[in-house]
Amino acid sequence: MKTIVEDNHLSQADDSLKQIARIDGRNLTPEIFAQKYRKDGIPVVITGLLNTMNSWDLDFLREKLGEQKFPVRFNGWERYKQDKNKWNNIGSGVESRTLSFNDYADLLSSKEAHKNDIYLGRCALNKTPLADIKVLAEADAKLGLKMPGTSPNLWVCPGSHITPLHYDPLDGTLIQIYGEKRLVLFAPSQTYNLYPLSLFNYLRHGLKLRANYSQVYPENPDLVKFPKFKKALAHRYEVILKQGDILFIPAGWWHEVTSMGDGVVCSINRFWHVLPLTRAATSWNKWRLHLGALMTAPYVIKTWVAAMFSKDREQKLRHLVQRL
Ligand SMILES: O=C(O)CCC(=O)C(=O)O
Repeated sequence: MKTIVEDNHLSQADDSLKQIARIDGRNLTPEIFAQKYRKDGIPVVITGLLNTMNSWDLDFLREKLGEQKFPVRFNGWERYKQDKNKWNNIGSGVESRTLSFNDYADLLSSKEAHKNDIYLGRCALNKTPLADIKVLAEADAKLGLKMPGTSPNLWVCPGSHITPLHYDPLDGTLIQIYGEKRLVLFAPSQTYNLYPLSLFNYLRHGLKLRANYSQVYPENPDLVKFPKFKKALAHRYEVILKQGDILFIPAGWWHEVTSMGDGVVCSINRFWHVLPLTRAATSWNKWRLHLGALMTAPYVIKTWVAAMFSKDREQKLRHLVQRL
């Protein structure tokens, strides 16, 4: 069930369409943002803070990142025809290959990335020339975001890529830099109407198949198998993120992200520690993942020992660390 707090703030937008409110960031102060959105964990789109930012098209990214190496996920489209319970990896658990940015950009230009759903997803920007962008730091300051849980991450993909329905244990800001994304969101209260993957997957697949992902395809749900999803549909929010928009996604909020168009789409995100601590401490979605992390111990130890004795030890250890 939605809480009253969620309802009040979200209804700033047209509630019949269940859209997330859009607010002009130039009128915000850290205090207003904390009071209206962060304290209770209410998603919101903040506009107007990135007007002076360069357009991060493929040429710009090639110029800045060129030969820098990144892990690139080779998803393929076949998996989307299957029951998600049959997948043996998801999100950052998908097998990645290390490519230079230029090589990945070639896959995008030739449409190979579109054909095989190849994603440069959640790649840390620290140690790159794009690590410290003044206008992004100013936007963070305007929102009073001071305790990062990660460095800024780059997400570059072919239009039509879908990041499946999931939630994160930290607050996030998703910043749309080039092209557009459509997000479908559900409040944390809907978790059991969204059929999260079982925690027991951690024992078998470790961090490759995390329990913060839903078994349901929200755009094409199997209502016979997942009947409670009908209830979640009454609580479905949708937002289109345009270039220059910042979406605040509070910890525990479910979201599926679709990149729009048939070109290239680029975003940055960053995760933030959840404040106030009372919200963190009372988030069951967060605790579920901590429990899951404990359950990965046997898999992580087994994989670590195998990596230590393997010929490509460095690569295997790097993959393991990337998933943590
Ligand atoms: O943009 C994407 O593909 C995923 C982003 C995301 O899940 C997030 O920012 O939390």
